[in-house]
Amino acid sequence: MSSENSTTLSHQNSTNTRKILVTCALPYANGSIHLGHLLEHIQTDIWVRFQRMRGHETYFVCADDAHGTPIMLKAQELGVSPEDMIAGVREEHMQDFNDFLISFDNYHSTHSDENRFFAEKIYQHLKAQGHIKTRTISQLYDEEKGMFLPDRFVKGTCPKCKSDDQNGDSCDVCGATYSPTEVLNPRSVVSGSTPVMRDSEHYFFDLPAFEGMLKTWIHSGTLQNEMANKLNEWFEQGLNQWDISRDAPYFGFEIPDAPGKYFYVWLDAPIGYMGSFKNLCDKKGIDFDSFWAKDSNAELYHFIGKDILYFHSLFWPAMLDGAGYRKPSAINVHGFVTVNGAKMSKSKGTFIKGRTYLEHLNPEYLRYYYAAKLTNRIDDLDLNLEDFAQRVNADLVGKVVNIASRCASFITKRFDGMLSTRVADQTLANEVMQAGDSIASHYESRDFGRAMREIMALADKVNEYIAIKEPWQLIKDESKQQEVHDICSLGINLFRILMIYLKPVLPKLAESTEAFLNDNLSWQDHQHLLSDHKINKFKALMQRVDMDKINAMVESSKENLKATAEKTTATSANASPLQEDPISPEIQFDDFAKIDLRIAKIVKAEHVEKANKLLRLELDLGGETRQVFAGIKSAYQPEDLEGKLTVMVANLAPRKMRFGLSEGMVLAAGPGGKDLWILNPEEGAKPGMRVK
Ligand code: NOT
Ligand code: ZN
Repeated sequence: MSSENSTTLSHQNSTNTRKILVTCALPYANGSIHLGHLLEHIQTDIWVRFQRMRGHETYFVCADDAHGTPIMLKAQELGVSPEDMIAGVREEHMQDFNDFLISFDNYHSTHSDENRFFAEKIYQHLKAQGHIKTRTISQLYDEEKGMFLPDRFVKGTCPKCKSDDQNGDSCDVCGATYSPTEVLNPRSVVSGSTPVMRDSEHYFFDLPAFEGMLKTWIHSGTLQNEMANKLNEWFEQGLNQWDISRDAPYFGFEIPDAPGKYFYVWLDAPIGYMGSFKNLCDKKGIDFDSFWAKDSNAELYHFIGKDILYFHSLFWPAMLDGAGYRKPSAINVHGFVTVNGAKMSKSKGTFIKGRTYLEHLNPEYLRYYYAAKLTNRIDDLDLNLEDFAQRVNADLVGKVVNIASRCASFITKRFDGMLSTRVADQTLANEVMQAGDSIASHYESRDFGRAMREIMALADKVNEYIAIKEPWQLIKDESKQQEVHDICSLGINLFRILMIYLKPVLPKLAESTEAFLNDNLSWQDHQHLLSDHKINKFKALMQRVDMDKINAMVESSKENLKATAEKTTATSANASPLQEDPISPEIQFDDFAKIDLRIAKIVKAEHVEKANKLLRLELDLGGETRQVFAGIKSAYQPEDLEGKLTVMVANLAPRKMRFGLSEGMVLAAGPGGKDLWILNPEEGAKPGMRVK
């Protein structure tokens, strides 16, 4: 077996009951659960269900990550209190996870009493040990809104290539990264005003003090090799002190004895694991300390995506160590989900929300597909929708369930629902029973794809056996009745064992199987066969995946988007249309009246060399010609634009761009990508006309 996780390995064959606490990353409380989140939750849930089935004392906790500036601003935008907003989102998340059969023991919130208690306690402890430093730093400040601006809330001109309307920390056009203070003509995304530099005292966690401890820790079987290597790079660059404070206004916990200063969301997010577990302990009478004390013999695992490794492998163990708690046994990192080979895309309908999926498809299809493709490495996982349908149909319906449906009716109709006392093929039976240890070791090391392949190879053998024996022929011969009974009883028994192996992945199908077989499927039951045992009438256990439903799901993922797009007003085609929820400040009528909107005829349109998003347009304004660079390349071929009328902002000050002078702006609307339309006035409009 190929586990890279020695902590797990050493427990592999232990018969003792292990104590295991498992978490997966806490979803932010301002957005819906999508198929990307679900990879992690399904991966973790399968592992947890496997551990529970093996009889270990296992707890699985999670929570919503409820703090921070984006959540505060989103609530303001919606006109509700952040408390109300996060409560609503938490309900939605819990329902989604429940419907995907994610078996949390507790789903809490980081905005909770328990979390505040531990955040303060850990902070106080670190402070008492001298691990908290203060320093004055200078940051961009929005005077109109009265707040400091996180990087993603600043926009401006790229200091390198001078492209307009770039993010505060990186440029989409030339790929440069920089600090928000280097951006030219910076503007606050929150109010639109020009930010100023302002000083403020910040609190820092002294991460470099933990370097020695961390170096030892990451090489003690806690991380996959590729992740440990990544960390070595970070050590080479040198660790920095970590800024853990944010100034009011902020939605979070105020730092003790530091009025107006709040813990940065990433400080109390991992502590949320403790908070959620404490909440569970109080409800269930579990001993919290036996899991978190420095000398705890319990195991602690965090499942996360590779994007948040830094927090979990550096800050978090250092905080725990500094505050006198135990450290994680391992951090299990997975890659990202792509759909049909590309990043999930809102315009293609492949940015699929969990709820949209559930409206069309059975959650167990996705659980199986993810399991079949998961390894214990960090490669990205592609959800290819055609392969998904084919694989689920071939494996689950065509192989596994097929065994039961081929055998069950004979048992019910001819043998009164009783399984035979004889074993028709002991060699085959032994092979299926004995595979349990190897399959268990693949589950244990999170090599679920290998486990699934091994199970399906067994299913192939069982199907082959039945196909060779042809009980449907034998049944016609009066003298072969006993043989049919034995063959079909073995088929049902082997189906039962395969379902034991699949139970962590397919809990609902396992439940229907238990009802059908009058039996409880626990892991150790793979070691024996049912004999002289009554089963129930067989009912179809699983429907085939219908490609039409997949297509409908993709279509309605586009639909979701149209609904969102309708809410947004026309935006400049130069703005990044995929940026979600830009918050524009309110303007007065006078501001609006200053904008000179004109009908323009696109007389020429062409590609711009080296520009990813831009087309060069020549616009006829009724006598006057203007050149405009418009970010609509994703939606239009130049030749489709020539001759079209559109609406432009005619009195925008000309801007020098890398490619030339842009003398205005054309208006387009839509969610972005391919779905972006320039405004098309009705027939009869003439170039140069004012737009009312
Ligand atoms: N809400 C974060 C995210 O990236 C995950 C927080 C996980 C918890 O979605 N914490 N830590 N460390
Ligand atoms: Zn640039």
